Amino acid sequence: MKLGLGLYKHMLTKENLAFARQCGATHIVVHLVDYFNEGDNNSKDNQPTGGSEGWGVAGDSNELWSEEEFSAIKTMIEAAGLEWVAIENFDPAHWHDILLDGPKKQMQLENIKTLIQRIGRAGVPIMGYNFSIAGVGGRIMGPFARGGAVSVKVDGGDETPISNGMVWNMTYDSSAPEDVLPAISHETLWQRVDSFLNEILPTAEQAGVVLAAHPDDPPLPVLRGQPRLVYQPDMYQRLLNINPSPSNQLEFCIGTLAEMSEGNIYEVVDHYSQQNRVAYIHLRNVRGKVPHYHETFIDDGDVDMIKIIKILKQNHYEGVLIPDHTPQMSCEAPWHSGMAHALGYLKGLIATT
Ligand SMILES: [Mn+2]
Repeated sequence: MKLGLGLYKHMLTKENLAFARQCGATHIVVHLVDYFNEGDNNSKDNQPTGGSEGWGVAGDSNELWSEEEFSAIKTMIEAAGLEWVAIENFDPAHWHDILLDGPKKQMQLENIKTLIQRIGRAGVPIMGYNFSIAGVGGRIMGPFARGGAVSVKVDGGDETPISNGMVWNMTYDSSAPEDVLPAISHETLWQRVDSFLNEILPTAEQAGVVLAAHPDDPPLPVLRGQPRLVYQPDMYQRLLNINPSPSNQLEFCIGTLAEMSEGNIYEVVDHYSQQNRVAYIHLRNVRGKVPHYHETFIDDGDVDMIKIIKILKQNHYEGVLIPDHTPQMSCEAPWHSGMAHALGYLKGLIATT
């Protein structure tokens, strides 16, 4: 098992890569979507919480991530003595009509294939994605974790409809006619992910890239009037069963799985890690389940992390695990200290279980 750190686009700096290495990480997951899109202003403290106003503006729909961009990032990561294991999340600008079944769907499917080929040529083995219309919602921030550390809480759902021109918490078309997204059924959403995977997986396989699906966070059946895809543990199996391709895998978020109202988290981790289709793992701890839970320090929630690491070892999981979000610690560097705490704890667990 390998330890990694996820970095947001604006955090891709020499200093943060050195920080990851210093914490004992060997691998980096990169979020290329600029969720914050605020330049140097990081007023959200690297915590995309998801109010109805969204996170920010999506990228340029006509400009795909380039090979030059990939190779510059790779060089930077490797210069710090680390490996680039995954990209996390497509930009809504590049696939909104795949999610929404809109008029640009065919063109965007071709664009995604081009992107995957570029990712393969850059030598990045995993592309994480979240097939979700609403994305994150209903989260509030407050002193909910141990010692009053600021963390994420969900207390009920969020019924605010999504404005036209927005998907997955980001605005992709600010001139869209004023209206809200129509409600669709769960089955319609499954048809959309079916057609997406069946269309893209042959290209991904050829490119040597694994597609890794994140479950819906928070895992409610419906959020902001939109159905959720994977909001119970067995829905992950339905996703895997769509296509047996070795490129059809999971971005296995243990925190989100623990928030789900059904299932036993240890059995769930055992079931999926046996199948060799976990591309990489997000690890964090929580107390409670939807619709009422909050995120905790890694050693302080409902989930016994010692048990989780034992199960992963028994099933010979050899991939990367990264801390997901962590509570922010009371000091000059709230995000960094939270991550350093989680990485140190996990490093100790991996070495001793
Ligand atoms: Mn996650």
